Amino acid sequence: MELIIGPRLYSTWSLRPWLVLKRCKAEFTVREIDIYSPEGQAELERVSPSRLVPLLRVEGVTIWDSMAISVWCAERYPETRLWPADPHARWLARSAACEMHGGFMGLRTDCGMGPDHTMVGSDRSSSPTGEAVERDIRRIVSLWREMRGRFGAGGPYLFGEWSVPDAFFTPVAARFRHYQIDLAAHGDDGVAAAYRDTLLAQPDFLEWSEQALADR
Ligand SMILES: N[C@@H](CCC(=O)N[C@@H](CS)C(=O)NCC(=O)O)C(=O)O
Repeated sequence: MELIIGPRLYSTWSLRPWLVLKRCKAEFTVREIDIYSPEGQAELERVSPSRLVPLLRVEGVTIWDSMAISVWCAERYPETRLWPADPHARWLARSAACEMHGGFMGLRTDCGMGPDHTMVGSDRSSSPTGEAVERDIRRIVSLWREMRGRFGAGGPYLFGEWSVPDAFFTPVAARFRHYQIDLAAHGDDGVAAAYRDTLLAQPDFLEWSEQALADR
């Protein structure tokens, strides 16, 4: 099984299924494509039906899209319990992961990741401002506070124990750190900042970060 990813330093989409596969203790190899080089673009054209990463190659099939790979993992590794056991928590965990997967364009645009803005190893000195990004940050803080308050009693993650939304929000935590976003100025009472720090301290994310810095 092979996971095809973009550069570890800034491919936020690639980090998500990698974290999910690690949680499942899946055996897989990783191929990193430098999507910013002409050779990488040519390789992307050859291997990716959507011309995007991440991709999971398994049993001769190429699964594209980070959410599709996460759903496949939940099917293949049911013992890992990638979604919360409580039905209400599970419905909202899917809502939260899907909201991240399909939204927050203001944050993605104004707090972009790329060669100059990496998930680890660099910090910008000032935070971006603008209506769309401000709204997204407020929404994320509110979502994190609500889910932690309602479902977080069993552990430090969004729904207590680790689940797929934690993988989807880890790159958000890295953006918040890189762009030095003051969560208290966006409605946080400390709960969202503590959750951000939990995501950034996950052993699997630290492993990803170490590899990203070593590749640099
Ligand atoms: N919805 C897709 C989005 C994937 C995506 O946008 N990938 C970006 C990189 S992180 C990409 O492959 N870009 C190719 C390029 O910029 O040429 C997913 O969740 O996997």
